[in-house]
Amino acid sequence: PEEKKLHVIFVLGGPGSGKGTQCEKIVENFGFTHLSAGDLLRAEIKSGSENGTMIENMIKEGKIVPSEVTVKLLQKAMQESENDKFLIDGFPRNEENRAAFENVTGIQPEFILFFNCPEEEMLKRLLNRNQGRVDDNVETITKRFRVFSESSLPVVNYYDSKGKVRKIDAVKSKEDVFENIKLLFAPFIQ
Ligand code: UP5
Ligand code: MG
Repeated sequence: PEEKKLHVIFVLGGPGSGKGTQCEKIVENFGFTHLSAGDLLRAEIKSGSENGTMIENMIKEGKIVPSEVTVKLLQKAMQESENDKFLIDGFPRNEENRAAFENVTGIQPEFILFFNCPEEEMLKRLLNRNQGRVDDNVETITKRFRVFSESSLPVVNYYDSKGKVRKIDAVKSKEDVFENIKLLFAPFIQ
Protein backbone atom coordinates (compact mmCIF):
# COMPACT_ATOMS: atom_id res chain seq x y z
CA PRO A 1 0.00 0.00 0.00
CA GLU A 2 1.04 3.58 -0.59
CA GLU A 3 2.69 5.17 2.43
CA LYS A 4 0.85 8.15 3.87
CA LYS A 5 2.82 11.35 4.38
CA LEU A 6 3.31 11.98 8.07
CA HIS A 7 3.18 15.45 9.57
CA VAL A 8 5.52 15.89 12.52
CA ILE A 9 5.94 18.89 14.80
CA PHE A 10 8.74 18.84 17.36
CA VAL A 11 7.75 20.48 20.66
CA LEU A 12 10.85 21.71 22.47
CA GLY A 13 11.58 23.83 25.53
CA GLY A 14 13.29 23.47 28.89
CA PRO A 15 12.21 21.11 31.67
CA GLY A 16 8.88 22.39 33.04
CA SER A 17 8.33 24.94 30.28
CA GLY A 18 4.84 23.47 29.67
CA LYS A 19 5.32 21.15 26.68
CA GLY A 20 3.08 18.35 27.93
CA THR A 21 0.38 20.74 29.17
CA GLN A 22 0.08 22.51 25.82
CA CYS A 23 0.33 19.31 23.77
CA GLU A 24 -2.85 18.07 25.47
CA LYS A 25 -4.66 21.21 24.35
CA ILE A 26 -3.35 20.88 20.80
CA VAL A 27 -4.57 17.27 20.70
CA GLU A 28 -8.08 18.32 21.82
CA ASN A 29 -8.32 21.13 19.28
CA PHE A 30 -6.39 19.99 16.24
CA GLY A 31 -6.51 16.19 16.20
CA PHE A 32 -2.83 15.46 16.63
CA THR A 33 -1.43 12.43 18.42
CA HIS A 34 0.87 13.40 21.30
CA LEU A 35 4.09 11.42 21.62
CA SER A 36 6.13 12.50 24.64
CA ALA A 37 9.58 10.91 24.34
CA GLY A 38 9.94 11.12 28.13
CA ASP A 39 6.59 9.37 28.67
CA LEU A 40 7.56 6.62 26.20
CA LEU A 41 10.85 6.10 28.07
CA ARG A 42 9.08 6.00 31.46
CA ALA A 43 6.60 3.44 30.04
CA GLU A 44 9.57 1.39 28.84
CA ILE A 45 10.96 1.34 32.40
CA LYS A 46 7.59 0.21 33.79
CA SER A 47 7.21 -2.54 31.18
CA GLY A 48 10.30 -4.23 32.59
CA SER A 49 12.21 -3.99 29.31
CA GLU A 50 15.87 -5.03 29.21
CA ASN A 51 16.79 -1.36 28.76
CA GLY A 52 14.69 -0.29 31.75
CA THR A 53 17.46 0.01 34.32
CA MET A 54 19.73 1.93 31.94
CA ILE A 55 16.90 4.34 31.03
CA GLU A 56 15.97 4.89 34.68
CA ASN A 57 19.57 5.69 35.61
CA MET A 58 19.87 8.18 32.74
CA ILE A 59 16.62 9.94 33.72
CA LYS A 60 17.70 10.17 37.38
CA GLU A 61 20.90 11.88 36.20
CA GLY A 62 19.10 14.11 33.67
CA LYS A 63 21.15 12.54 30.88
CA ILE A 64 19.99 11.89 27.31
CA VAL A 65 19.16 8.26 26.52
CA PRO A 66 20.92 6.93 23.35
CA SER A 67 19.01 7.78 20.15
CA GLU A 68 18.75 4.14 19.17
CA VAL A 69 16.36 3.49 22.04
CA THR A 70 14.28 6.66 21.75
CA VAL A 71 13.94 6.69 17.96
CA LYS A 72 12.79 3.08 18.02
CA LEU A 73 10.06 3.90 20.56
CA LEU A 74 8.89 6.95 18.58
CA GLN A 75 8.88 5.07 15.30
CA LYS A 76 6.91 2.18 16.77
CA ALA A 77 4.33 4.57 18.24
CA MET A 78 3.88 6.30 14.87
CA GLN A 79 3.55 3.00 13.03
CA GLU A 80 0.95 1.71 15.48
CA SER A 81 -1.13 4.88 15.17
CA GLU A 82 -3.84 5.44 12.59
CA ASN A 83 -3.11 9.16 12.70
CA ASP A 84 -0.82 11.01 10.29
CA LYS A 85 -0.24 14.09 12.51
CA PHE A 86 2.14 13.86 15.47
CA LEU A 87 3.43 16.17 18.17
CA ILE A 88 6.80 14.84 19.24
CA ASP A 89 7.36 16.35 22.69
CA GLY A 90 10.82 16.63 24.29
CA PHE A 91 12.73 15.23 21.31
CA PRO A 92 15.25 15.69 19.64
CA ARG A 93 17.36 16.70 22.67
CA ASN A 94 20.75 16.72 20.99
CA GLU A 95 22.40 16.61 17.61
CA GLU A 96 22.69 12.81 17.73
CA ASN A 97 18.91 12.52 18.34
CA ARG A 98 18.15 14.86 15.47
CA ALA A 99 20.37 13.08 12.96
CA ALA A 100 19.20 9.60 13.98
CA PHE A 101 15.51 10.51 13.65
CA GLU A 102 16.07 11.99 10.20
CA ASN A 103 18.14 9.06 9.01
CA VAL A 104 15.88 6.33 10.37
CA THR A 105 12.46 7.82 9.52
CA GLY A 106 13.30 10.13 6.61
CA ILE A 107 10.88 12.64 8.18
CA GLN A 108 11.52 16.39 8.29
CA PRO A 109 9.48 18.29 10.90
CA GLU A 110 6.91 20.83 9.61
CA PHE A 111 8.13 23.23 12.28
CA ILE A 112 9.53 23.39 15.82
CA LEU A 113 7.23 24.72 18.54
CA PHE A 114 9.63 26.22 21.06
CA PHE A 115 8.67 27.28 24.60
CA ASN A 116 10.78 30.12 25.88
CA CYS A 117 10.85 30.16 29.70
CA PRO A 118 13.38 31.35 32.31
CA GLU A 119 14.92 28.71 34.60
CA GLU A 120 13.53 30.42 37.70
CA GLU A 121 9.94 29.85 36.46
CA MET A 122 10.66 26.29 35.30
CA LEU A 123 12.21 25.41 38.68
CA LYS A 124 9.15 26.71 40.51
CA ARG A 125 6.81 24.66 38.30
CA LEU A 126 8.81 21.44 38.58
CA LEU A 127 9.05 21.64 42.35
CA ASN A 128 5.28 22.19 42.53
CA ARG A 129 4.35 19.37 40.18
CA ASN A 130 4.16 16.59 42.77
CA GLN A 131 3.70 13.70 40.39
CA GLY A 132 6.44 11.61 41.92
CA ARG A 133 8.88 11.94 39.03
CA VAL A 134 12.33 10.70 40.06
CA ASP A 135 13.88 13.73 38.30
CA ASP A 136 11.83 16.47 40.01
CA ASN A 137 14.34 17.28 42.77
CA VAL A 138 16.66 20.28 42.89
CA GLU A 139 19.77 18.20 42.25
CA THR A 140 18.45 16.50 39.10
CA ILE A 141 16.67 19.66 37.89
CA THR A 142 20.01 21.51 37.95
CA LYS A 143 21.50 18.77 35.75
CA ARG A 144 18.49 18.86 33.40
CA PHE A 145 18.91 22.62 32.98
CA ARG A 146 22.59 22.21 32.11
CA VAL A 147 21.94 19.45 29.57
CA PHE A 148 19.18 21.56 28.04
CA SER A 149 21.49 24.58 27.55
CA GLU A 150 24.48 22.59 26.37
CA SER A 151 22.88 19.93 24.17
CA SER A 152 19.26 20.81 23.36
CA LEU A 153 19.45 24.54 22.62
CA PRO A 154 21.96 23.89 19.79
CA VAL A 155 19.28 21.75 18.09
CA VAL A 156 16.80 24.63 18.39
CA ASN A 157 19.40 26.98 16.93
CA TYR A 158 20.03 24.58 14.05
CA TYR A 159 16.33 24.60 13.11
CA ASP A 160 16.15 28.35 13.69
CA SER A 161 18.85 28.83 11.05
CA LYS A 162 16.52 26.98 8.67
CA GLY A 163 13.59 29.25 9.57
CA LYS A 164 11.67 26.42 11.22
CA VAL A 165 11.35 27.64 14.83
CA ARG A 166 8.08 29.15 16.13
CA LYS A 167 8.95 30.67 19.51
CA ILE A 168 6.27 31.03 22.19
CA ASP A 169 6.43 33.05 25.40
CA ALA A 170 5.78 30.27 27.94
CA VAL A 171 5.64 32.41 31.09
CA LYS A 172 2.03 33.46 30.65
CA SER A 173 -0.99 31.52 31.94
CA LYS A 174 -1.75 28.12 30.38
CA GLU A 175 -4.74 29.68 28.56
CA ASP A 176 -2.79 32.65 27.21
CA VAL A 177 0.05 30.44 26.01
CA PHE A 178 -2.47 28.32 24.13
CA GLU A 179 -4.04 31.40 22.49
CA ASN A 180 -0.67 32.09 20.89
CA ILE A 181 -0.15 28.47 19.87
CA LYS A 182 -3.57 28.30 18.19
CA LEU A 183 -2.49 30.85 15.59
CA LEU A 184 0.30 28.55 14.45
CA PHE A 185 -2.05 25.63 13.96
CA ALA A 186 -4.46 27.40 11.61
CA PRO A 187 -3.24 25.20 8.70
CA PHE A 188 -4.41 22.14 10.67
CA ILE A 189 -8.00 23.25 11.37
CA GLN A 190 -10.21 20.24 10.62
N1 UP5 B 1 2.49 24.45 34.10
C1 UP5 B 1 2.53 24.21 32.76
N2 UP5 B 1 2.27 25.35 32.08
C2 UP5 B 1 2.10 26.33 33.00
C3 UP5 B 1 1.82 27.72 32.89
N3 UP5 B 1 1.67 28.35 31.72
N4 UP5 B 1 1.72 28.44 34.04
C4 UP5 B 1 1.87 27.82 35.25
N5 UP5 B 1 2.13 26.51 35.41
C5 UP5 B 1 2.24 25.76 34.30
O1 UP5 B 1 4.44 21.42 33.08
C6 UP5 B 1 5.22 21.35 34.27
C7 UP5 B 1 4.40 21.87 35.45
O2 UP5 B 1 4.12 23.24 35.24
C8 UP5 B 1 3.05 21.17 35.60
O3 UP5 B 1 2.76 21.04 36.95
C9 UP5 B 1 2.07 22.11 34.90
O4 UP5 B 1 0.78 22.04 35.41
C10 UP5 B 1 2.71 23.47 35.18
P1 UP5 B 1 4.58 20.32 31.92
O5 UP5 B 1 3.56 20.63 30.89
O6 UP5 B 1 4.63 18.98 32.51
O7 UP5 B 1 6.03 20.75 31.36
P2 UP5 B 1 7.05 19.95 30.42
O8 UP5 B 1 7.72 20.96 29.58
O9 UP5 B 1 6.35 18.83 29.73
O10 UP5 B 1 8.05 19.42 31.54
P3 UP5 B 1 8.84 18.04 31.65
O11 UP5 B 1 9.35 17.96 33.03
O12 UP5 B 1 8.02 16.91 31.14
O13 UP5 B 1 10.01 18.33 30.62
P4 UP5 B 1 11.35 17.57 30.43
O14 UP5 B 1 11.76 17.95 29.05
O15 UP5 B 1 12.32 17.81 31.49
O16 UP5 B 1 10.92 16.04 30.62
P5 UP5 B 1 10.76 14.81 29.63
O17 UP5 B 1 9.72 13.93 30.17
O18 UP5 B 1 10.66 15.28 28.24
O19 UP5 B 1 12.19 14.10 29.79
C11 UP5 B 1 12.58 13.57 31.04
C12 UP5 B 1 13.92 12.88 30.91
O20 UP5 B 1 13.82 11.79 30.01
C13 UP5 B 1 15.07 13.73 30.35
O21 UP5 B 1 15.67 14.53 31.32
C14 UP5 B 1 16.00 12.65 29.82
O22 UP5 B 1 16.72 12.07 30.87
C15 UP5 B 1 15.01 11.63 29.27
N6 UP5 B 1 14.74 11.81 27.83
C16 UP5 B 1 15.69 11.37 26.94
O23 UP5 B 1 16.76 10.86 27.32
N7 UP5 B 1 15.45 11.48 25.60
C17 UP5 B 1 14.30 12.04 25.10
O24 UP5 B 1 14.15 12.13 23.88
C18 UP5 B 1 13.33 12.50 26.03
C19 UP5 B 1 13.58 12.38 27.38
MG1 MG C 1 6.60 16.70 29.71
